[in-house]
Amino acid sequence: MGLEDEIQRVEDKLEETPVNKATEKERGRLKARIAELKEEKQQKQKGTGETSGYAVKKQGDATVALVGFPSVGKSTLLNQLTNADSDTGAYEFTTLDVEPGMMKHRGANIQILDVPGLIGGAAEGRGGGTQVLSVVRNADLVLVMLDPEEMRYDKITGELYDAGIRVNMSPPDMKVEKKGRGGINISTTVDLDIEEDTIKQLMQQKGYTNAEVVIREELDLDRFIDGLMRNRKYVPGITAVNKMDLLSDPEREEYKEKYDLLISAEEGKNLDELRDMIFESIGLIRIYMKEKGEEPDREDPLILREGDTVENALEVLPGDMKDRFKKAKVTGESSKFPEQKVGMDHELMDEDILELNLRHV
Ligand SMILES: Nc1nc2c(ncn2[C@@H]2O[C@H](COP(=O)(O)OP(=O)(O)O)[C@@H](O)[C@H]2O)c(=O)[nH]1
Ligand SMILES: [Mg+2]
Repeated sequence: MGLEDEIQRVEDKLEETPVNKATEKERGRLKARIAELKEEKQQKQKGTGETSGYAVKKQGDATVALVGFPSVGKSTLLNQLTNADSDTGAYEFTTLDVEPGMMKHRGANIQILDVPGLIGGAAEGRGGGTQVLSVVRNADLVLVMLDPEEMRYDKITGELYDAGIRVNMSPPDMKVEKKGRGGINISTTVDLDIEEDTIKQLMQQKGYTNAEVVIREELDLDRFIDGLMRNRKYVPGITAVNKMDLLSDPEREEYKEKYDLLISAEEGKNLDELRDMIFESIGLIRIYMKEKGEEPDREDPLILREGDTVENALEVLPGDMKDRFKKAKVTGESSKFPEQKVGMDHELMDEDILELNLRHV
């Protein structure tokens, strides 16, 4: 029996199994089996010719995967936001069915990859389109695009979910640690709805004999299995509804509530808002470098991520600055007062001005 058939068979079985306490263990077993088989399928596809050809090269400070059904306006948006139709880029990606563009915003270079075949396109016919999915897996952000004719957000995230990609979900708050002996021990800080027996069985199914499990959220079976799988990817997402020019007033109100942003790619409406939202959702920050006695460089900021420290700045700057570091002066959101003297572990914030005091070599 092929893998596809086996997955189908187990899925059918799960479908037939009623949902109640008595069947929980069995459903857990089936769900974990499905997860395993799907992982196996992914591995297999990786091993065949399917991923040969051009790997998607990440460029710039961050990468955004643009996904949506055909004709919602992805190409139009890409052309508005980026320099897309650069020849070299197009060539590199031709075998992949991925259209790249580079967006410059707030001094950052953000790569946007239009993945046209992923949803409702050719990819389905090619058995999941592993290559194309890997573009999304490796993105820093998924930009989901809808339009008034095509509002099936769940269908899009559902397809990604099936491929192990979790959009706008945090990893389950749990920890599994292998032990030398003692069987499987479970401790929880919350009221769990899953039976201990089910958890133990799932752990054993995943190959654990002795382990310590700590669970800190009220997760369900699916999330618990997610926590046991290694190939899950958690990616932040933005949902934009395009063609807002075609919406009635009540529709506008409704969609504004439900989704992140309404735009018109064609008319260029709300695109600055979208650019800002992309920058912020990825967690990018701008650091203006300053030389002693000079003005900060606001034109060409150093692009870092939220949570990054002076040390991270030193690591990305050219030259062996870490070895030469004496201290830094910071002015901005992260400083208590202008020109605060800080060490390498100081956490920087967006639009901080950073002056480095380095040893001469
Ligand atoms: N009314 C309206 N039409 C748009 C807008 N953006 C794109 N379109 C149209 O939608 C159609 C599909 O756009 P395209 O970018 O090719 O979609 P893709 O298949 O997702 O790449 C084209 O005819 C566009 O002119 C918009 O903001 N408003
Ligand atoms: Mg297109």
